[in-house]
Amino acid sequence: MASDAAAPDVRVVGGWASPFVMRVCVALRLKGVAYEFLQEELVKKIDLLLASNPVHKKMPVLLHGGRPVCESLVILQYVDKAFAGAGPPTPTMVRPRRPPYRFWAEYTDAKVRQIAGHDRRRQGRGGGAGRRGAAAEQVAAALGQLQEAFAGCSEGRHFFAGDDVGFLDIVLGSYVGWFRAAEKITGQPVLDETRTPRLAAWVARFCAHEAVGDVMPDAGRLVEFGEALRAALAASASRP
Ligand SMILES: N[C@@H](CCC(=O)N[C@@H](CS)C(=O)NCC(=O)O)C(=O)O
Repeated sequence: MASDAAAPDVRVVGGWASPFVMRVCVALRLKGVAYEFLQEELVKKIDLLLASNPVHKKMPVLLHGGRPVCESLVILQYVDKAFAGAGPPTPTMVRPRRPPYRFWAEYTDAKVRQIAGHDRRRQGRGGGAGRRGAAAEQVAAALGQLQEAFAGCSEGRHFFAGDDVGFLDIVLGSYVGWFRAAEKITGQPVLDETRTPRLAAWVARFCAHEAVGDVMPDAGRLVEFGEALRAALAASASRP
């Protein structure tokens, strides 16, 4: 489903390891929309990214018919509307009139994103084990809060907004690969089955979903990617 070179009407500019990029891929796959994936290089940003997102210069960018859409949460809403009739009905993906979803999405990005070490300037300075361990602990605490949110939002169903993967599932689920990578690096649990059993069960369901399985990055590859990125950034920072 990922590539359709003959009709690249929908393109995703990004990197396989980015949780923000993964969100866009999952949303398109949920909608059954074929897309071309344009992989970013490790450090050097490709011209298309710089031209399409000149303000933030960040991935992902969705190109639809050549028009760029930036910022993953905005892209999720765009995909939901632009491809409303494209695939099987996905009524629960985005519910803009349901404030809890947007609130918890923003909470997730504020409290959980540090697990992915997305900040390239900090990565270039190196990631000490102490900082990583502290980040893992903070994220584990935020997941406790998110488990309560899950109970409130899902009302006993399988996903945040009902019986299928939706907006908030995609937002939080995009970090799961990085939870596992952080667990490998620190030896500390992030998503702890004892502390957050309901969320752990939700993760298993999310990862088993057909729109998710293939694009969920492997933890071992993420660990290697993080190391390679840190080394490349440190090298480029030390160049005159
Ligand atoms: N708020 C943005 C965050 C995007 C983001 O931070 N992307 C990272 C990759 S994970 C990036 O492009 N970093 C490049 C940089 O910081 O220069 C979104 O949700 O799309």
